[in-house]
Amino acid sequence: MRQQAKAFVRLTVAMLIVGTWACSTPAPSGPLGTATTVEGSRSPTSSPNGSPTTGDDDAPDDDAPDDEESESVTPSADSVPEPPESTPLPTVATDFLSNDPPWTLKATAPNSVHFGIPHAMADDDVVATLTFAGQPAFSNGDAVGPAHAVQIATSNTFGYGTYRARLRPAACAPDEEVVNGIFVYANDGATDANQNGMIDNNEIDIEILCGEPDILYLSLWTDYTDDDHFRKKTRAIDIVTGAFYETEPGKEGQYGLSGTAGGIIPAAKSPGMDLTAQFLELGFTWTASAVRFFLMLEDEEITLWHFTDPAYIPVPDVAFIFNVWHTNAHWWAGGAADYPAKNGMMLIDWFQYWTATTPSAKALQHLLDPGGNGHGGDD
Ligand SMILES: [Ca+2]
Ligand SMILES: [Ca+2]
Repeated sequence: MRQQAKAFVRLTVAMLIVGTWACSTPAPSGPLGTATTVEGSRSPTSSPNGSPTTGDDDAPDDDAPDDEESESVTPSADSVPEPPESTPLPTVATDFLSNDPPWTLKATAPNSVHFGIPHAMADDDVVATLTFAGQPAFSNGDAVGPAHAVQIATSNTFGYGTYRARLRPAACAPDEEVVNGIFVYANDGATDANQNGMIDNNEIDIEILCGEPDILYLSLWTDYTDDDHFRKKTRAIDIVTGAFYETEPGKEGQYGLSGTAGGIIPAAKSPGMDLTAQFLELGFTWTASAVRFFLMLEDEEITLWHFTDPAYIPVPDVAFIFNVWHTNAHWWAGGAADYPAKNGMMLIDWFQYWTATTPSAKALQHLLDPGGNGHGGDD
C-alpha cells in the first residue's frame, strides 16, 4: 500500500510541476574535490544529496485543524480531499519517463544519458540511465575527476528542504573505480561570502565508489578553492558493520578521515550488503542548523548522520546532481584504481524535493528529528 500511495503522489506532482526547472544556471559539474592526489587510506573527497520523508510515521501534524477552536472552518462536503498528511506532496518530482522537466546533461561520447528506459526493478518500471563507458585501453591516470563525468543536473536551483532519490549505482571490478555522486552543489569560482579567504562551495554529498561498494561517504562542504584550500566535514560509513569514521576536528581542510571508528550505527549494519547491487532510496533533510542523511533499509528510514554544527553547513541555492566519474584511487583502502574496462551504469528511478516551507518549518524539524523511532544516528 505504501508503494502505491507514493507512486500516486509522484505522478500527480509530476504533472503539476511540468515547466519548472526551466531556467537558471546549471551547476558546474562538480568539483567534488578532484580526488587526484588521494594519499593513504580513507581519503574521501567530496560530493552528494538528499530528501523528504514520505515515511508513514513521520507525518507532520501541525496543519491539522483544531476541532475545539475552529468549528467555523469545517470543510464543505464537496471540497477536494487532501492527501494524507503523512505524504506531503513534493515541491518538485520526476519519475524519469522523459527529460521533462528538463535536466542539464553532461555526456561526452562514448558516455551517454537516456530517459524513459524500461527496468523491472523501478517503482514505475522506467528509469534514466547514466552510462559511464568502459575504456579497456585507458589506465589509472586517464580522464580522472568530475570534469569527465557523465551527469544530469537540475536546470533550476533549490534551497533548504528534503531531497530524496531512488537509484542503483554503477558497479565495476574491485581493482577499478568510479564515484557515484548524488549531491547538491554550487560554486561560482569567485564568491567568498563567508569571508574565510576561500571560494564558497556549497555542497552536500552522498558518494558510493564502485570498487569499494560497502562504504557510503557523506560530506558537507562550505568552501573549495583547490585541493589544498577547502573546508568540509565527511562521515564514511561501513554499511557491512555499521561503523563510521569522520573528519577529525581541526582537519576540515584535509581529505583524510580518522582511522578510528567514531561509533557504530546499529540500524545501518547490513552484513554482506553491496551498495551497487540493488536500488537504494536515500537522501537528506537540510536546514540552516542541521543536516540529516538517511537511507531506507528494509522499509525503515535509517538516520546515517544528524549533523548539527551550523559552522559547517552550506547555504542555498544549489543544483541537484547525479553523476559518475573516474577517480584514480580507492578512497577507503588506498592505492591506485584502474579505469573501468566495461560500461558502468547508474539507474535513476525517481527524484523528489520538498522545499523547507512545504511542509512547514515545524514539519521540517520533525523530519530532521523524527524522534522515538529507534533509528540509528548518534549525536
Ligand atoms: Ca569562503
Ligand atoms: Ca521511474
